[in-house]
Amino acid sequence: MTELSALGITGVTITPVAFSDPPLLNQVGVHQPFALRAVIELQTDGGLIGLGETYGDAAHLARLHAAGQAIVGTDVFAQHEIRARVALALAGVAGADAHGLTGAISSGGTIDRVYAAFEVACLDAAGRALGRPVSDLLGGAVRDRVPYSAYLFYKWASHPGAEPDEWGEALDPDGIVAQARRMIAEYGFGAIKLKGGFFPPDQEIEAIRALHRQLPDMPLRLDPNGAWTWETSVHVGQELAGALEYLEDPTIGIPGMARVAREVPMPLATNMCVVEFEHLAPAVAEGAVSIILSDHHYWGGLGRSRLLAGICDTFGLGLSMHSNSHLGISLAAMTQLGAATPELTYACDTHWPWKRADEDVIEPGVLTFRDGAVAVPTGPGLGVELDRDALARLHEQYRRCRIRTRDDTAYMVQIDPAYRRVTPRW
Ligand code: GKR
Ligand code: MG
Repeated sequence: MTELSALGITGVTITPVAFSDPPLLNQVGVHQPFALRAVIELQTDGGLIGLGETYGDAAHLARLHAAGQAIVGTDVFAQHEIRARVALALAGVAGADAHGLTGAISSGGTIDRVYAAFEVACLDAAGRALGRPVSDLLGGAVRDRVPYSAYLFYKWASHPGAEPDEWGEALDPDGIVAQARRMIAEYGFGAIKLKGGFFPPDQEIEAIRALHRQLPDMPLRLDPNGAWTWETSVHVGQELAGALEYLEDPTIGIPGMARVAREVPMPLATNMCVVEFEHLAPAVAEGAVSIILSDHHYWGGLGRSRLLAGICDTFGLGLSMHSNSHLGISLAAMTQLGAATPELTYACDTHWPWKRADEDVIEPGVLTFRDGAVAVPTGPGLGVELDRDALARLHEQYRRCRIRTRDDTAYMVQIDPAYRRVTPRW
């Protein structure tokens, strides 16, 4: 075991990687053939390395590099100092960070996005030094398995010009039900989320009704990422009375969500209108949402996600977890956090089934799904080990794929030049 006094940060390595992603359809377009991530390795003076994973978009990488240099010389336990140094380093790097459909980001939110990746790596290093899992550093595990939900997407059979992928096409209720059945058969999921906002709302209502008919005991969620006006949201919410566990981000913004919440029978959830601590007070005051989807990648890491969980509990809000396309280091961090979050009230989201089994940066075998849940790794730190050959392969894939920023709309326009991003669309 490393001397605990030797946890000074001596260096940071940031490796961008790309992994295959199917053509998943959403409110702003379609997933590109490769999803980008950045793998963080934080070196300490005792020789231990801490791992983190975050977005791999070019602007985020520039911020990670600036912040990574700034935290060298601190200690993995000095989180207040590390966050302050990240904030200072980012003062000189322009622009607000963004990735996926995760709402409007302020400069404070950008700091949290960058800081989060280093905080996780620090906790991994600290856990390794102590010989204890990260869940112990977050207050201790209250569950040994973290439940996840099946994340269904409308999708094409293949990216244009490519061979069909293993999931095939899903563009109507039958395709969505077939996708659900396969995901449940392979992973044992006990809850289902459908990514909506791509087809006109009545078509998506039909897909939820088909799921409800075929899988009557399954909790269902629908998430159109703010594609609808408040009137359309109320229409969908009322049509789906009794069929949905929750309706996620039907419309954009706290006032619109509050208006919808007053007129639909099911709870509303969000990962778009409450994405920073400063959004919580107005959302609670207006009664805009009942459930927050946390995500340590942009809420400022695992410690600040625990803080969010406490605030949700205080105000009677439910807690679920948001996901973007990710690899195994992120799944390990999500699972350690889920284990140490008594306030978690719903199965978490994950894009995991959309990833090819042979593309990851961690050694295989630790993170496995059974009955829709991942057993919490009990090894030191996050409980996963970096596979350096795999990291090199996915970095080479990054180098060659030439995608440098996630842009679902630009990719869709390439395929369908008439396509326009419009919010709300219906
Ligand atoms: O991967 O297309 C996607 C999702 O739509 C993602 O970008 C969202 O951020 O999964 C997310 C959500 O729940 O809104
Ligand atoms: Mg969402």
